[in-house]
Amino acid sequence: MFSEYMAYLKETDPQIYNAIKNELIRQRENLELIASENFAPLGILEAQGSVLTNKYAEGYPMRRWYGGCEFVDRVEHLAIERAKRLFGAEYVNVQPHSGTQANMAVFFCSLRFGDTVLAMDLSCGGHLTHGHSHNYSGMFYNIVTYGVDKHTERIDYLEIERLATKFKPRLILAGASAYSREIDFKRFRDICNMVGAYLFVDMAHIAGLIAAGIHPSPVPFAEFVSSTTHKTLRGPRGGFIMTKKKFAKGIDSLVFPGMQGGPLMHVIAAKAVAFAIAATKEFRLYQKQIVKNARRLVAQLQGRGFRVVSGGTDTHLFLLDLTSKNITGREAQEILGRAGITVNKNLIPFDKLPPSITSGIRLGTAAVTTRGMKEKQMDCIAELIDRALRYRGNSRQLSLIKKDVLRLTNKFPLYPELNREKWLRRKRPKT
Ligand code: DSN
Repeated sequence: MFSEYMAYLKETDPQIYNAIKNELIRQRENLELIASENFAPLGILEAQGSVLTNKYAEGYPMRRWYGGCEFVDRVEHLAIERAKRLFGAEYVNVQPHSGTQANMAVFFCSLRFGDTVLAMDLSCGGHLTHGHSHNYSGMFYNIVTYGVDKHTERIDYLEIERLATKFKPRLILAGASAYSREIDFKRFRDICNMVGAYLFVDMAHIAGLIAAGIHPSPVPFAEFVSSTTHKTLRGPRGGFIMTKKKFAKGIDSLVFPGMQGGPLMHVIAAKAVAFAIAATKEFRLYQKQIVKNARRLVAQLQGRGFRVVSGGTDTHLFLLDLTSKNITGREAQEILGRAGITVNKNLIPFDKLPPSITSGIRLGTAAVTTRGMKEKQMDCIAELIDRALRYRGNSRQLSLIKKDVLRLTNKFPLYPELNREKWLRRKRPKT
């Protein structure tokens, strides 16, 4: 397919070409354990890098402000129909450029400024757009937060019920970016019904698991469901919203012209491809393997004396509490990075350290599972993490671990179709 990877870019802009080339090498050689990242299939990269980037298409299919939209109409129509079928949704808007913008459209559509929202605290696994004071959600709305139970480290539904009864929110937000347990959306619905609140679920992290039927779906229960397309769903970087027919007009007009101008039609095409792939049997098996791998990695790390928040995982991710290992999340992120293992520092529930330091790291298995890694490789990854953190002061050991990481990643090549022979003969980037 590519006679040489990005041959035109190489000629047009060698600096950007080199940066992209080095990023590809980084992705190939490192162990990617950031829970929100994945590797999109080449068909998705092609759609996203296509001529559709040239097209303006403000409006919606058959209702555009520009001529020449007959083919992008087809693309957006397919994306919408595929998402509706995949998730059983009544109405879908595929235009949000990101999860943050999808969430903003839902807030603006369902609330008046100053309304009360009950959402998960960032420090217990929630997301910035769920009411953080430095984000629009925290600036424009009265945010009340729920967390997790101190002992089980799981969502405490009785506590949510108590807060909902006391504060009478107009909207309750479920969904998280660092919570490893199954979320009971029916229970959230019941609480919303008790107090007359809308239910809004941000399913970004677990969208792939939901598409595959491995995590219960929020779609039957929530008025609004938002998501990104690039995490477990393994599509292009972007967002979308699912809602009921009665909110369709409101959501559509908030996305465009409310918050965005021209939709990114090349990204919408790539989203359509991702929705089609997510409906396949192979994708279901892939999602099952993600969870099997996450559970195996948990068990292996626990066996090496690591404390896993809530004691385990039902999803693609989990949090390691590093307190007993006498190392902060920030230090662990840096040390693992030197060993070729990419993770992010993360607050753990009731963390005593600030968000810039943290007591934990968040690990996810979606990306390594895309490379074809299974339980056996999770055992190996647990051993590498343990070794790197134990020998953290020893540069020689860290470079030996990095070699072991390279041996492992080479056995599970990433994008081998992209001129692999040439890549293998490449010069290493200077770091
Ligand atoms: N930043 C993403 C994450 O890492 O979870 C969420 O948007």
